[in-house]
Amino acid sequence: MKKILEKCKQMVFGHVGVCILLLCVLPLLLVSHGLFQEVEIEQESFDPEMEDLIVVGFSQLGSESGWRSAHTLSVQDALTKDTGYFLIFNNARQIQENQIKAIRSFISQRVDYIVFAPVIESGWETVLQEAKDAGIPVILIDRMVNVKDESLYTTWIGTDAWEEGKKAGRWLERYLREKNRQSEDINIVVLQGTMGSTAEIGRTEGFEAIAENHGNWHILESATAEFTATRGKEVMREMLRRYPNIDVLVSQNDDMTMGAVEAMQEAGISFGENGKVTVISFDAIRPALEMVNEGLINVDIECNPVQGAYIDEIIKRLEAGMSVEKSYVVEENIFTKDNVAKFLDDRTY
Ligand code: GZL
Repeated sequence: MKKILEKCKQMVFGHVGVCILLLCVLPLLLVSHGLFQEVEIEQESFDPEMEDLIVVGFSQLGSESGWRSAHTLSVQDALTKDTGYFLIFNNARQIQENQIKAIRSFISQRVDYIVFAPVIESGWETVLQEAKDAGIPVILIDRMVNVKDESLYTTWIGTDAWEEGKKAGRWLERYLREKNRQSEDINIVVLQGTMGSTAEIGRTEGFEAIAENHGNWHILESATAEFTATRGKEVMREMLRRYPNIDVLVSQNDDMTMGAVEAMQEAGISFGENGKVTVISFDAIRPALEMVNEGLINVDIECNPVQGAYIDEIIKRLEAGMSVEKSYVVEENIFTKDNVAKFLDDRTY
């Protein structure tokens, strides 16, 4: 975009009306042609002082969960005009085709950087090659892409989903020992997130890597509820109908957990600290941590959505011609009733 602005500056002195009109109309044309189903940040019309801003196209996968909203906010708070950015935002509503459209639109607008949270890991080679051919660096955030050519992205910022899954398994091992139930048959159901997303793959494989060491742990069923509360309730209702003897629920994000809790309440099934069903959740957003504090969720494995500041630092290093790491893994915690209270006050999301 800075290159476009340079050209416009020359044009501006020659054809002021045409250039300013073009720059004010261009975003509207993109919106009217459906390239931007929704620009959730008002794109300010061009004004000369913006020409030094770094233009970033941000393709966010959706707004499916409380965690996602916090993640989006973290990026918007970090990439502002005051910090030197002109941010173009697109919400893909968990549809891969929308993300591909948004990335192509960013390329045609010749943004300086593309920031991208891929809804699933596969299917990105073509559009990432187009960005590479256009000379636009791609910064992956939150989830990974599965590509042979790692030069298709500059760096990745995210969390270790496999470690999150293993933390859940190791917590269950400790919990069952403490309850003297380590030799009991334990019936487990799993609510999975979006199938083929890094979070779902990692949390599923991580937990199963621990579960396979325990012949008395029986995973009765694993099913996706798309990381949403609505689907979490519907899928859990079905599981409760199918399996009258569930001992443990592993729910791969807090929104699905909230839905599953509603389904258990409806069915008159007790859960949590003193209940029949032990509840293991992921994300650790505030509403769920409050339920940990009330003993309704036994443990919440944190997945830290505050990743925007990393993008700002990485872009500033790239702008200064400095090198960056190929990946940045964000630190995370695990919350139970024993430690959650001291974190609640500071948890803003
Ligand atoms: C995790 C992230 C997941 C969260 C969900 O890295 O991709 O997506 O766990 C969100 O809440 O929908």
